[in-house]
Amino acid sequence: MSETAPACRNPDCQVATTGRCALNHELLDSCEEYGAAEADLDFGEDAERDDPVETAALTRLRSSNLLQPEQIWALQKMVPIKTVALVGDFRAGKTTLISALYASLLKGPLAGYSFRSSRTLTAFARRHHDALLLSNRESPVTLRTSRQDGLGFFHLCLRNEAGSDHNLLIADRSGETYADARTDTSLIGELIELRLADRVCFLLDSARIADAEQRHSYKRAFKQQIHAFLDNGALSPSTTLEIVTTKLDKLSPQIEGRALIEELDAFEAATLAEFSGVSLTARRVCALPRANYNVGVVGLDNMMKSWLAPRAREYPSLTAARAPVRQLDRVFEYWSEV
Ligand SMILES: Nc1nc2c(ncn2[C@@H]2O[C@H](COP(=O)(O)OP(=O)(O)O)[C@@H](O)[C@H]2O)c(=O)[nH]1
Ligand SMILES: [Mg+2]
Repeated sequence: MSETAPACRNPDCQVATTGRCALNHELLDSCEEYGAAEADLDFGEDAERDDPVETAALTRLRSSNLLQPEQIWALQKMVPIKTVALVGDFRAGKTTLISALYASLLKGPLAGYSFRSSRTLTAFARRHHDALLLSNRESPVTLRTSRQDGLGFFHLCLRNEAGSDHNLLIADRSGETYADARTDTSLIGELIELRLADRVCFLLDSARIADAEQRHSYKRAFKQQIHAFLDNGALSPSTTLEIVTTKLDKLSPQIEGRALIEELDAFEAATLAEFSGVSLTARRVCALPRANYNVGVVGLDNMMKSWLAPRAREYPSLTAARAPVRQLDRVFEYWSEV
């Protein structure tokens, strides 16, 4: 880059000196003005560019940022892929859960699956960095997924012990959009990850279950979210639904002489009963036990196992037409005789 190239195209923005974006973007990359204008960039002399042999030997590097919905189709055509959508309010723990899966795979296999590759390594590394203790913050945090960041998919290719590869996409989107879609159902059509997903996980935030002031309204809003999606046809009948309770460490203290975990037991049971007509299950995880390190990281291995488990094949049951007039409608009868 030339020495005079500004850090931002907005002449009023002082990001180069203060580090603060004039449009208040926490993630500078998501600011459209950030980065010098292309004309100001000096790419240097590229003498080999015209040499076809040299060019062929060059390796193309991907940006490895989050995948956008339009990039998903191409990937789905190439390899079988499981898609999981994480649905939850802002700060429910979606991004931290994704970072924790990545962090665990950095250390070794998770539930018998080893890391093989990822199309979104940079995106993982950024989230992971922000969750690390050493990121110059007093405690680990993950960057807020803002509404402008919209929807993005993380990709993992994992190899099981038998040596076969499994591809996984995890959708992460700003929590505000899900909260807004509860009251304005016209927004539900925009949530295309719900249609793409084999599994939709509704994240239940233990921190809000533990908070006596918010508990009741939160529990009502949580169930309302599932109702809103089901009643508006946002979920296909073949989609697996799951309640994933996050931040289990927040439920370890006793409050009013009663274990908070009992509050969760009762709410989970009531919700499963209320949605008994659909296939809905519940699991509990702790991705970053900062409220009580004794709890440790919980449930990631079982969650990964069930996310990647092969789906039981469903065969449609054929019923013969009664006293059919057309020969064509008797085909099933003939087949059963063979
Ligand atoms: N105590 C505790 N805090 C957590 C846990 N998971 C996430 N958090 C915190 O909850 C906040 C919101 O998490 P984040 O993943 O950004 O939520 P998102 O908005 O749903 O993506 C952050 O400050 C996290 O550090 C957990 O397992 N335990
Ligand atoms: Mg987030």
